[in-house]
Amino acid sequence: MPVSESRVTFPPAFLWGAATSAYQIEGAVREDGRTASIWDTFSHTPGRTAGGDSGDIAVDHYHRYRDDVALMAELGLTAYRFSVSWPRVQPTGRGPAVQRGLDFYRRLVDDLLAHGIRPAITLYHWDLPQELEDAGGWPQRDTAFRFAEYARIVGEALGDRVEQWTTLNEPWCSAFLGYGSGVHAPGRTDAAAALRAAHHLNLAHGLGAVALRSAMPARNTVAVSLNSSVVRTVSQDPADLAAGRRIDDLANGVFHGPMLHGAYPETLPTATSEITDWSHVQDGDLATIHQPLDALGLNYYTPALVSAVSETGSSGPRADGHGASAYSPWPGADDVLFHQPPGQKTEMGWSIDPTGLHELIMRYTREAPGLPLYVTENGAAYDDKPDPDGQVHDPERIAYLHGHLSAVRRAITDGADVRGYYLWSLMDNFEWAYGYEKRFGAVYVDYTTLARTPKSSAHWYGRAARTGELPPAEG
Ligand code: PNW
Repeated sequence: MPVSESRVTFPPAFLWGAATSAYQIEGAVREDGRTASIWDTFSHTPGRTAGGDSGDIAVDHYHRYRDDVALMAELGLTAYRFSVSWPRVQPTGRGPAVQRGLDFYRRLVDDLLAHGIRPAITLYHWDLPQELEDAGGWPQRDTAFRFAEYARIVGEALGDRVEQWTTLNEPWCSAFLGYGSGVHAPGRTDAAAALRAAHHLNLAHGLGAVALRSAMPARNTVAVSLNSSVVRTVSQDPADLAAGRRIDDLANGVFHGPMLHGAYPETLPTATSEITDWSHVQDGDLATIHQPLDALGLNYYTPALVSAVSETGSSGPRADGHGASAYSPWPGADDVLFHQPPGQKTEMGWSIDPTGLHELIMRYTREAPGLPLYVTENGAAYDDKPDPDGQVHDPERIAYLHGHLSAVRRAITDGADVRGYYLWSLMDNFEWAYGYEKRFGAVYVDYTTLARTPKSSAHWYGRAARTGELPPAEG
């Protein structure tokens, strides 16, 4: 029976959310004591972002948050995931907090609560204070301790009103796109530094979780959001399977190993072949990283398809969808080939495959038995344009959301404990190295007037949120 003919209903307590991050939406980069983060520096470096775009204004959420919250409430969303800008709260990454920075988030949270929307805070969505990068950034061990201090400050300030907390968003991107391929801030291309960054992000997560727990009421929950990859291989050939396992270690195990199991994958040193120096992993670190968690956030967009380099084949162009760079975000795995999976693609060139989300959720149901899961990001970029009457129709995005939410529902039927879904993104915003070219929003933003217009997908999703059942994909 085609999916559109069967009813897809969700448990009553299921959270219907949308997600954003501070640098992508706030703007107001020099207001109320905020200083530069690595993304301010990076986006103002010629050649780093499409069109030289930056988050200087972004969608001006810092000044328009009341309207944005009212819009979410009007649509019927029940949860909102956002991130706190570290340099707004602690401009140099050290020392006392800036009260005006914290006040912005307190006003935002109070407004959400007044509208019956559950706030979920992410502490780190990639905007490291530039001063900490100047002191060495994530490859430097001290950065993890600075993060714990920042986590304590925000936990103390907002722990009385926000229950859902996430330490890091997608540490893979911070480590391997930021320090490996260099397509994200700070734009460094040093494989060994990327692996050190990964470890110190893990350590930051563990120290941050401890700091949050000591600063907040015990009822609050602490989680992490991983962009865990679904890694597929072109064949069942042992060489291809081995290539797939290496990428799985570098994409997933390098983070969930320490965080969920207290150990790096035994095969990781093989995955990273020429990188042999692990002296940055100190005694006791793995126990620190291995903190009890209350939930796990999974961000999913598209699966990866890999093979071993065949003895005859040449490597050809990279097709791993991580942006153009001569440097790999997979340290030590240059002999693994990435292929473009078949089928339809979004505007990012990412193939559309809802079965990957089901697979991912089932994998973490096995990897972390009993741990509640949230899909903390899922969505698609399309080339949306308003019709002459000003309406924005995005049937492809509705189809994408229908497919992926149906996959979540199947996973729940198969025994997974998925408590909620956060659509990426609430509204069009600064898509990192792609600037404003890629629109992920359910709400359209006119970048001249900054006016917000809900796309048809926003109305579709709002209906799902209000009824607990997916409307047909046809809208
Ligand atoms: C995530 N990759 O970024 C982020 O959490 C969001 O801020 C972002 O806007 C969204 O997904 C869409 O890109 C990613 O190369 C960036 O694999 C790059 C990759 C994955 C996620």
